[in-house]
Amino acid sequence: MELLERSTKKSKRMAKSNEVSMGALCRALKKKDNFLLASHVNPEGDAIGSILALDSLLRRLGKKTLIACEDSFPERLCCLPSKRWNQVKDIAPGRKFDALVVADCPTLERVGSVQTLLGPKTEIFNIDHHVSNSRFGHYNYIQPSASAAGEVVYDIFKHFKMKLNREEATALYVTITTDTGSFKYSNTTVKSHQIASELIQTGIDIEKINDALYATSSLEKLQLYSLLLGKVKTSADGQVAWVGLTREDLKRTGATYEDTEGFIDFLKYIKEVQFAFFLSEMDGNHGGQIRVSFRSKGDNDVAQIAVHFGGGGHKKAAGCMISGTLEEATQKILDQIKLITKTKK
Ligand SMILES: [Mn+2]
Repeated sequence: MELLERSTKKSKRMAKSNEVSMGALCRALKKKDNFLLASHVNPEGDAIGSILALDSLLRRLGKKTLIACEDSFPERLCCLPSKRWNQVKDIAPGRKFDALVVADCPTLERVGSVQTLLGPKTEIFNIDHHVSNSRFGHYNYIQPSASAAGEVVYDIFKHFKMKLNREEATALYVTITTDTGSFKYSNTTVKSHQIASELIQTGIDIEKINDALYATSSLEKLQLYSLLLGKVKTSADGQVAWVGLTREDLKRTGATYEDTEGFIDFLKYIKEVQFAFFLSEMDGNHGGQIRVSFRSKGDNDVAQIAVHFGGGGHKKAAGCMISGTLEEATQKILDQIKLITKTKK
C-alpha cells in the first residue's frame, strides 16, 4: 500500500515536470517528422556538436530537420561542418515544425529568437546536462552526471543501436573535450573517457580537432589578453578574482567577444582564488547589459550565484546577464559571493 502510494506520488511528480526515460524520449522522437533543432545563443562546442550529431541522427531516421540559431556559426569551431547551420533571420517565416529539439540549453529563453519559429503545436524535446535546467520541454531528458550534452546525445545513438560515423564522432568529441576543458575539469568521468575512446576508434583526427579548437589565436586576441591581464582585480583575502571587458577594449585591440572565451581560466589559475568571474560590456541588442561568466574551485558553487541573477549553469562554471554598468554588476556579484561564503561558514 505504502509502496503503491509512493509510486503514484512519484508518477504524478514525473508527469508534472515531464521527465521521460531514454526509451520514452526515443519513442516520442520517432513519432515526429519535421524537426527544428536549436541550442542557446552564443553557442559553443557542446551546443553545436550536440545539435549537429542530433541533426545527423534524425536524418538517418528519415526525418526532415532544420537547424536554427540566433547567431552565425562561430569561426573557432571550423573543425565542424557549418553547411547545415541557419540563422533565424534567414529562415522564411511561416514554416511549421512538429517538434523543436533543444540541446545544452538550461531555459527556453536562452534559445533567443528561435522562439519566434515555434507554433502552438510544436512539441519541445529538452535534452541537457545542466543541473539547473528548468524542464521547459514537453519531453525532458536531463542527465546532470553527463560531462556534456553530447554524452546524452551519444546515449540516444546507443539506444537506437546506430553506429556512429566519423562526422558524428567528431561532433561528439568536440562536445566532450570542450565542456571538460580537454578532460581536465571535475565533470570528467570514466564514461567521458570511455565515450571518447569509442569516438577515436571511428578514425577521427584528434590532432586536427585540437589544433582547430586551440591553436587559433590571432595577434588581436593576444593583445586583448595582455590588456585584460593588466586589469585583473582580486578581493582583499585573494579568494575572488575578476576582470571587466569594455567595448573600448575590443575597439582598441581589434579583438572580438569570441576572443574572450577561455580568458577566465587565467583568473582560476591564481593559487588562492576560489571564485572567478569575467564581465563583458555588451553591445547591439544587449547594450546596457553585462554578460558574466563564473568559475569556482573546490566545493564552491557558482551556479547559485548565476541563478540569483536569472542565469544558470553548473557548480563550477555558470553564467548570467546583469543590467547596468560594469561597476554596478561587479558590486552586486561581490555582495552575492560574500553572502554565500558567509552562510557557508
Ligand atoms: Mn554543455
